[in-house]
Amino acid sequence: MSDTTPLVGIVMGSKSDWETMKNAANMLEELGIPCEAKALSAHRNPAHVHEWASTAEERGIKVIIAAAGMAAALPGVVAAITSLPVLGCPMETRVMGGMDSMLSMAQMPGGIPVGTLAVGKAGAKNAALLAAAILALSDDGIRERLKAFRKEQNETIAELD
Ligand code: RP5
Repeated sequence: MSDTTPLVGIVMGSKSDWETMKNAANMLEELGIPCEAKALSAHRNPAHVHEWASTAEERGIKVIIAAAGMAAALPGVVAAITSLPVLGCPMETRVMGGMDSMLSMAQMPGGIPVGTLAVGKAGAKNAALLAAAILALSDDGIRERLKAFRKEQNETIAELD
């Protein structure tokens, strides 16, 4: 596998989720972590979801970030297909504000976990940081870059005091 082989796979239920999920992709890019991003829907393209998730590990993906809104089945479906860690990003929704998306991921029945983040942009950014922390367990370069990011962030907050 080359240095540019994606380590994180971002999958989202719709192109309309990209506005939020680009925050995850940008954070990964800032940390020098190659990722791939796809819009695939559990209810519109279930066969494609199966193909993507079942081949993720052999393509070199180590962590999956799965985003969806409303009755957000996608992260749970992906987690059912692969044993890679799946981080769920609930999308903000018009009727229930994203509570619907969040509960669809967080309330997975025992046996198939989806590590669910906050609704919206904060969750997308944190999914990238959590993916980085998982990868950092076995990658010194990512560990150093993540630590540098955290240090700079801490110093920025200190300057406001
Ligand atoms: C979900 O339905 C998607 O993840 C998206 O958040 C929501 C709305 O999708 P679109 O109708 O905008 O394609 O499947």
